[in-house]
Amino acid sequence: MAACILAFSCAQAPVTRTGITGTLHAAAAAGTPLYGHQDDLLYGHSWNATLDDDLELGRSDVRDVCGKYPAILGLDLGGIEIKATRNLDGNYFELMRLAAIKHHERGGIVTLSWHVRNPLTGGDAWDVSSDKVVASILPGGEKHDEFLTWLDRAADWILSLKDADGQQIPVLWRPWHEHSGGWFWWGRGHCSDAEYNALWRMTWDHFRARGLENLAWAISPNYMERDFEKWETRYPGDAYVDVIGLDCYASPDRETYIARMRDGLASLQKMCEKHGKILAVTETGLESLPDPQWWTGALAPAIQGFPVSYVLTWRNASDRPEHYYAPFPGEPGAADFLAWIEQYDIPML
Ligand code: BMA
Repeated sequence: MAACILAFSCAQAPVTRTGITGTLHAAAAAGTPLYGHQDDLLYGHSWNATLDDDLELGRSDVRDVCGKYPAILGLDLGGIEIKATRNLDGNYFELMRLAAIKHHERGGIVTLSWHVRNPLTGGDAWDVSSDKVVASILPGGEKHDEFLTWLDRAADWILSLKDADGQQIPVLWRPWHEHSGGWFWWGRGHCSDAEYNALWRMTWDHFRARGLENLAWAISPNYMERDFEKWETRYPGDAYVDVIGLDCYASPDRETYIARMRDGLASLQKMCEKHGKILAVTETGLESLPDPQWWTGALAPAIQGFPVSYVLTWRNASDRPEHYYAPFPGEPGAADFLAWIEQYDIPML
């Protein structure tokens, strides 16, 4: 832990735009990362919250296991751009809005990703059939004006997150993620580094112009085959970023996962120190948790010693029984999750 504190004291202080950065910085410095779970309040392995009777949003697979909510709630805006009523995973945007507010009231941090559809082809975020998409939405591009309306729809939704006093809720905004991979239309190979950086800055400028000033901005490259130098060029600049996180999923083979995560975090830690940013594991998990000691046996050694501010595992899909990353009652790894949060003092709500 001493090494973590030293690492931060040597680094330039992170930009503090919202209380979120202060909270994350403190968690990283203390060596007690926060835990996050995607869609935690909206559904779980075998249940769904509904707009009819679940407005309290009290249920959570994680809470059912350990009695507490994750400190971080991940939500995704995919679909807001086409004015859909539900996001790409079937969540009503209205219920997401209530969940975000409820989570904030409970003292948690809300983080938003955006699997935005392809504005040039009409396909989804994974449609990489054209390498001209980012160019088409930048200023001067044929889809620029239309794309600004997409940004407006995302901005409007975020602006609708207000507390009981009418104050804007701070959000950890994580757009254009996994840009070092090639599976999204904004990913490597489908736009140049300069175009990617311009897309990020355009998003920033537009959101600022819309009055979204209390966002912390997280950039999250995915693990790559040791080609870490490239993370520096696909990076919009220090004024536009608060958190640098790694998206790195696990395979059942612990050693491979631990080695990859440690490689990636070592590289991103250097980047955070150089740029004065906060380190995180913005997405991880082992689908179906076939390793019942994954939390203490794989995740803990993978992040041990790094100043990681939070770790977010992906969703427990209610409609795909094998697609889960967090524990739920009866899940064989639930006891190990409890052991992990107790052993490492993971702050929960
Ligand atoms: C993926 C899967 C998909 C989902 C997407 C966006 O990892 O969970 O089912 O649509 O994330 O949430």
